[in-house]
Amino acid sequence: MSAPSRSARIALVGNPNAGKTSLFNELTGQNQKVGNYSGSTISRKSGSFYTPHGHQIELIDLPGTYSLYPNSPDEQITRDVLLGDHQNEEAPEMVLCVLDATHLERHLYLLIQIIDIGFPVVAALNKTDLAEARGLRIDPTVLSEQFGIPFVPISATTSRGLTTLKHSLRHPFPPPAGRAWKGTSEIESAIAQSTESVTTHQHGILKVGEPGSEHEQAIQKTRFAFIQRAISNGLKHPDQSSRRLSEHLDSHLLHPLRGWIFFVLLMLTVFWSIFEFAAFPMDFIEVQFENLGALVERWIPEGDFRSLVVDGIIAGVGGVLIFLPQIMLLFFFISILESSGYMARAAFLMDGIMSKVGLSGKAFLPLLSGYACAIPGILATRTIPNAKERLATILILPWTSCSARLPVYILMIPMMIPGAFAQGLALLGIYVLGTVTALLAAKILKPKLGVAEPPQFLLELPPYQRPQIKEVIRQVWDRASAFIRKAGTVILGLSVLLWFLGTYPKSTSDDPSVQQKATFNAQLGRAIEPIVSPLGWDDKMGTAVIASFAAREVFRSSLAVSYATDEEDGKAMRETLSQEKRDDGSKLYTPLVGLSIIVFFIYALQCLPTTVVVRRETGSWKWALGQLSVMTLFAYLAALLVYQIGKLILAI
Ligand SMILES: Nc1nc2c(ncn2[C@@H]2O[C@H](COP(=O)(O)OP(=O)(O)OP(=O)(O)O)[C@@H](O)[C@H]2O)c(=O)[nH]1
Ligand SMILES: [Mg+2]
Repeated sequence: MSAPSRSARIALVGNPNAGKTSLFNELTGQNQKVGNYSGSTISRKSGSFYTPHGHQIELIDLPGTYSLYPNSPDEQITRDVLLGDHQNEEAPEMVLCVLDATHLERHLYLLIQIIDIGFPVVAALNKTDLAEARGLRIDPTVLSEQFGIPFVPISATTSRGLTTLKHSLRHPFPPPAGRAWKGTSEIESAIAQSTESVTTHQHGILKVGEPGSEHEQAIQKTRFAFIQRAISNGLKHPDQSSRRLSEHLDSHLLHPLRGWIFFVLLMLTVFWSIFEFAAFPMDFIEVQFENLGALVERWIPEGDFRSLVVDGIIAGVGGVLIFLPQIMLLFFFISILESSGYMARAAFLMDGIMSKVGLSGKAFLPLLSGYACAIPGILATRTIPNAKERLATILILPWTSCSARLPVYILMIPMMIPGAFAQGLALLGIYVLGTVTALLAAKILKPKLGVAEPPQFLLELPPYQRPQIKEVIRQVWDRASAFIRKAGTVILGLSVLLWFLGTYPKSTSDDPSVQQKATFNAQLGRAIEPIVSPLGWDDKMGTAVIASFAAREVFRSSLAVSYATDEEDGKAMRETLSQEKRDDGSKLYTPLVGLSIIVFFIYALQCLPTTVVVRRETGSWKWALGQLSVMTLFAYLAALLVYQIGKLILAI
């Protein structure tokens, strides 16, 4: 057997949520995002593997699509890749069409379109485990005969059938099966004509069935009739009991009142758990870093170098890393909700509210991703068909609180309120405030952008399932490792920089308080104090907030560096802060000041990468920079209002 000179290219195509990415990960060993809702994949990803015959296959994972006539930018990618219109990349040589065996009828419609445009196709009949559990009987041989292509039953999550599937991808690929249906003579001649008039056969047949074209409906009808016939032979009647269970659950979870009560209780539990369960591991990590600091102090003689390592690096990076347990907990819950199918229900519930502000439920999942990080959220807006609605969603998205803000909230909340439940409630309040403001902003923005009537809701409800442990672990690990990487790179660098600014230039005086006033940090603090004092902040908070424009997490590191000289051994950061006094002897970190800081962090867009991505996705600096300045100004004004009004109220 001779080694192939190059790898063969196969594209994974199928309806949203069919399991393409799950299969892609299984075959290539990669770890791309899988989610139990439509639209988890939003761009083209590729990877490779070897068939049992020793052929290398380049596999291309694509966003899910219902048809080859795209409705949204992500579906456009799929069509373009298939037709070789994607960034001058050659069209794939074969299509591996992934079908959800529990929704066979609808999924076959896309398959038939792909066969029609003349690709060699292998159909992977996925989720057979689920189908079997529901008593669905599918006969792959009958389907193979009808469609003229191989049907391989698999289950991407249990790895069933994957070897057979790999065997069926034998190179050289079989020739295209050709159209399985015959139209009326009128349609047939239209297809023949249009195929002659364009460069490729594929474009030709697509043109005849194009939405709005003369023959669209007739072709659709013929295809559906063909599918009906094929299914009546190859599909045995399902047992309805598990569908009934799903419907029963939905009747409660999607109920306009009960559904919402459940949603709110669920969110409360999640946020409460973040405070309740993270306390122990958080203390543990903190103690480890303190021990490390103490150890280093014994090893390195007193001086600038020791200060750099202990007060700069260990305090800075450690101060951020202690929030790892909260981040992991949050994503543990999010991924369980996602994988079980509940998130898609939450999107459905939200649809009512979303449509009041002129967005569709389609915007909910991108907004939801925004709670992790604005960047994947902004990319996920590619699933939104309407360009104006997409723009509105991108513009409001950074107001959903991303996980980089979590450390700031978790530092401030316990200084203001005791008790895990109240703290959880406060955290929920923060997320609600950000979200509500974002939605109101959408309402104001939309007419300005000239968006037409609210678009219809296209999100489909996936089946409930037991959360896939693999998916959960992967998502938690993804976020945790990203966080650790950031701590080890960006935060580390910034901590060193902050330490430098907080230590130099050195004054000639031996008095530490005089020395501290001479540093760059102190100079910067004095310069911005007039701007931040109306918000109730002192110079150190002001500098910390400025520093957090580089990365929000360094807010804490910056405070740690600023107050380092006052810090007594073994005293936790929070205690140090809560005992800080103003010049007049009053407490510095009052609940009102904490609130003013929190409000600023809810609204400020302190993230350069987000601005760059917004520029790329909207194609203009106007939107990106406009968003940056409006959000930051809004943050300042909101914090100002909160502090000043709060002061008035407290004075009464
Ligand atoms: N029970 C079962 N679930 C599966 C199987 N394959 C995938 N899933 C689940 O189906 C959901 C969707 O899987 P994905 O791989 O993200 O689907 P996709 O086709 O890539 O979806 P999009 O990227 O949105 O088009 C996930 O929750 C998977 O765990 C399977 O064989 N059996
Ligand atoms: Mg996918």
